[in-house]
Amino acid sequence: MNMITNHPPTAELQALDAAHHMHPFTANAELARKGAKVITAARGVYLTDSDGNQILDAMAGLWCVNIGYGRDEIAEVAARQMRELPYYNTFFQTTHVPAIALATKLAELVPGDLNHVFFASGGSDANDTNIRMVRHYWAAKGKPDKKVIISRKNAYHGSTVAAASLGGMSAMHAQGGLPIPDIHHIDEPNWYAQGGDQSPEEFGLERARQLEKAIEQLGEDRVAAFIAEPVQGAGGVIIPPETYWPEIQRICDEHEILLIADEVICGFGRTGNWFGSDTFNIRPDIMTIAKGLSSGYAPIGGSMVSDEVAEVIANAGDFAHGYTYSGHPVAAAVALENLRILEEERIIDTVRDDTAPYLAEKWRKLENHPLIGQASIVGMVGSVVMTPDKAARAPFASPAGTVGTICRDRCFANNLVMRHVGDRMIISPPLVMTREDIDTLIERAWRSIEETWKEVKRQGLLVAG
Ligand code: PXG
Repeated sequence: MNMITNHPPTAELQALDAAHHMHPFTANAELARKGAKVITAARGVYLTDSDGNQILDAMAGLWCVNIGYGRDEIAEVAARQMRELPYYNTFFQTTHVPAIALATKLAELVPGDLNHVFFASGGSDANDTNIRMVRHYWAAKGKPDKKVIISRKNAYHGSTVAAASLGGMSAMHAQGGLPIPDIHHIDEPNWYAQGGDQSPEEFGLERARQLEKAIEQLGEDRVAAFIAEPVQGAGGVIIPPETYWPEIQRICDEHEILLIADEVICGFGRTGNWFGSDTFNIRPDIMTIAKGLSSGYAPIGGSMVSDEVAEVIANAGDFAHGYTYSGHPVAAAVALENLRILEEERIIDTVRDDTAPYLAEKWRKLENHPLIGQASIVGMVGSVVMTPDKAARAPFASPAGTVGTICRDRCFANNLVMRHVGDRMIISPPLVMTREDIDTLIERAWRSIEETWKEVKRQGLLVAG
């Protein structure tokens, strides 16, 4: 469908953007020279840019538009809620219907006894809540020294000072004096890049057991919690070996620490079940949610909290924490409508039983390309690793991301949004992709990889480092 929008010419928009808009995670001077791509509209799984191109969005925005773009029901619910009650807070002995209804629905959908929610506006601030909550929890139980949170290198938990400290991105830690104290990072379960001669199963166990070693080294009386994404998303879609999560769960069960599953990406159908915790059989005490909770139609996130943790917090007096927009009525109403659509249209069932297996079969065939060392996928989140030497699983000699950037640009040129993380290409498309959309995605991805391969050879970059 072609949409006609009234807007100034692309160059004019780009110039204004460059003059006044600071983009996240962007070298802004460089972008200003190039000009940002201006997205003007979207429907289903396609974006429209200011030049009228129709671009297949294999990233669902930023891993969030699970139900696809352009659902009028959501717009109507938001408009109705804005007319009825655009805002009220939940701080001082008040509540409102959208927050109550969403909290109740979430308690029903989330596995285990995570029956309580503390609302935030996104994933970063929800993880800030988690840090404060787990430390407050242990203090309330008479163990104020249990403060250390164990996380993983190359994890992404958000961009606030606390969430970026929890995360394990060295480039983020290098800016602004991070991490904050009492965060400890262990290695990630990235078999392809770091597994050496070990089998994925052996490697998964070894990486999980780093958690046990860290608890022993730091002292169990100092460790509050372990946090991890079921599948590392922004780190490059690292799907852990099968042995990893069962061993992590065993360690958390046997030690007195809380387990926080950061489901900001994995939640709400992404891995083919409602939550990554369902797919990987994880039993967290706290779960971070955002993104797919509203399919990105409104900013909302939160922390799902177990009965036991919530009870301790409830009985410990004031929890001196909260955001103006915690449980925002419009965002909550939008999230509820999104959950209704996901549920009533059986979108996650279709992913699990039909489209994800169909996509997986085609995605894995990308490994037939000489440039692709590994293609992995679970549900609707996957990655391919580009390599100059498949047998050795070798990285390129060029700085990480050189080849990834070439491929990302080829994808753009072929009207496909596929992200790169270093020299991995990743997808996280809307869950409503049809088989036909998947065929288009694979066809464009193959073409972009083929063009990348030619360009890499032309530039003499097909060299192992
Ligand atoms: N946890 C996880 C697992 C995430 O992926 C956050 C927390 C933070 O959520 P907010 O809503 O505060 O952004 C995220 C967000 C990328 C990219 O480049 C990924 C995210 C955000 C921005 C960029 O892949 N994930």
